[in-house]
Amino acid sequence: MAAAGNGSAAAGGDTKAVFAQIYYKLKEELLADPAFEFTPESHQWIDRMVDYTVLGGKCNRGLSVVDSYKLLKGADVLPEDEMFLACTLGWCIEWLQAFFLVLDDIMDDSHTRRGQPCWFRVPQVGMIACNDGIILRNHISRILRRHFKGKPYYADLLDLFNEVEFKTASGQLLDLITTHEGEKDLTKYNITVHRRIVQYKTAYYSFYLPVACALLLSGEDLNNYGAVENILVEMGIYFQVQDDYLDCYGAPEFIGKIGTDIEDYKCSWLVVQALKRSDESQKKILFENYGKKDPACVMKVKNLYKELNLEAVYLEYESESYKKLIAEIEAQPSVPVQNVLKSFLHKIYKRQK
Ligand code: GPP
Ligand code: MG
Ligand code: MG
Ligand code: MG
Repeated sequence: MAAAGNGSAAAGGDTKAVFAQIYYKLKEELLADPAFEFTPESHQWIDRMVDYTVLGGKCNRGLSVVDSYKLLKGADVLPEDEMFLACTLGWCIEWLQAFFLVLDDIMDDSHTRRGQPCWFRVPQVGMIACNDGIILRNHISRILRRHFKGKPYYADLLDLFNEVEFKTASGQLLDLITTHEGEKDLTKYNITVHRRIVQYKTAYYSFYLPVACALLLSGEDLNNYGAVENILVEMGIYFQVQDDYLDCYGAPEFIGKIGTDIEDYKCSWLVVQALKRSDESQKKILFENYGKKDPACVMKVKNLYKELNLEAVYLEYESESYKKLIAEIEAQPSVPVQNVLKSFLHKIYKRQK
């Protein structure tokens, strides 16, 4: 595979392979960063930490930058320098995701991620993972500085990452304070509360950010894409409902993580639906068992979900969301933009992990 910058083209079907290759170049640059004099131990730590936390996911967000950029340009093949920049922005989102997940797993007291122990659970890592999260965040700024400083859209790019990070952290705050120990009160959980949490904690960074990166790379002004942002936010909410569903119904071997939402007293889409459909005696089961670590309590909640047939409620929600999103997408005036949005939607519709 050719390196970036010599003007040759990267073939369309090769996107994943080119994308994967660029990771190693970016990591190498970070490990040779002249702003820090690495000791052998710190060099080795960062090398291992970045491999452990950034790799191993589906790379949907990162690859979507490249796919979206190609669709906006109407080109199946990109000049090598453009391919490199699109992949680099894609990796910045993967780095952002790694930063969020390292910290989220500590906060959610999770055990596994991407089929292996969460980074903070690795022996000798522990709370060093907090600092690793900060380093991952700073890697993004350093990647952007190295490859985008001087571009006309550099300031907009930095602003975009900052804004999206702020929104995500604010969503995470909502997620965390609704589950506060000592203030456990299921009556405050409803679809409006759920929507607000997931819009902020997931939708902006997972859906709006990749497309916004592709738009900036294409020289577009994001102020003209408010309607596109709204559709992507809706798609992101749908995506987090899927995440909430898979937390309970996904096979851990397949989704790479063991669900903790019931134990963690999360305002999950499932508990919101259960509350809405429960009679008094069923509500009592929820009030007594939701948010407890005891596996017997978790089982009682899961049995109630089954009794309420939440799997069918979810299937109905999925097809309704799909129909609504397709209609909104088809009302968009630009065909390339429609293609970007449809391609994103088809990547997640009926996903199993
Ligand atoms: C997903 O929530 C949300 C995030 C990963 C954002 C975290 C934001 C921070 C500022 C740390 P989740 O807990 O449902 O995800 P998962 O199910 O993958 O643990
Ligand atoms: Mg969380
Ligand atoms: Mg979590
Ligand atoms: Mg989850």
